[in-house]
Amino acid sequence: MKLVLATQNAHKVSELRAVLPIDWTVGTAVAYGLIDELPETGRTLEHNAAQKAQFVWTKLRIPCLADDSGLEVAALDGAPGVDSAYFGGPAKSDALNRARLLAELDGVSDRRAQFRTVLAWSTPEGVALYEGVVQGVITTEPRGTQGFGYDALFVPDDGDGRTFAEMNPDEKQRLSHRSRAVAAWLSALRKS
Ligand code: ITT
Repeated sequence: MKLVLATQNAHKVSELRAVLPIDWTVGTAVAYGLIDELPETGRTLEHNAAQKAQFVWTKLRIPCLADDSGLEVAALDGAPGVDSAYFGGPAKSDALNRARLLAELDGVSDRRAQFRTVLAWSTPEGVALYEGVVQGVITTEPRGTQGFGYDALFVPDDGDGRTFAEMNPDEKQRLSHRSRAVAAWLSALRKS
């Protein structure tokens, strides 16, 4: 299997590579010279994942996997959701995103949230979508130094009370939205 990961986020690349079969040839959009921001103009994770996968497929004609992910917070009616990357402003800064989330939830007792990943798999047959979700709660301060994005603020319900950023990469993978979406995709691939 040869495929391209349609993401410019190095953290996503390493998390996706870690759960793919080691004998697959897995390139990245950046390695193929697609260094401009991938198009993401939709208002849903599904739209944006499909848009990124189709963009790279059209350019390279190699099967392509795109990941659009977001943090959906119950008390914020699902925000930041599709806007997760820019929640703290146009700088697309993880630190500013986390700061805004903590500010929005200051004094809020309902801390429930979910991470959701939508994978889009683009091939000559078209685009197929796969989803992975993990439920959890938002902390009142950052904890941990591993991972990226909102990991230091998210405690998965199925874990042991640590945030994703307090877990090593294997521990996060066992619970994560992204690895669940990959499992759904790989299972569909095996059946096809
Ligand atoms: P690409 O579009 O190039 O794939 P991106 O960083 O712009 O990369 P998204 O549009 O999917 O990715 O933005 C999702 C944001 O949500 C991302 O910037 C992170 O801040 C956050 N995020 C996504 N997955 C996460 C994870 O596993 N842990 C923590 N935060 C995550």
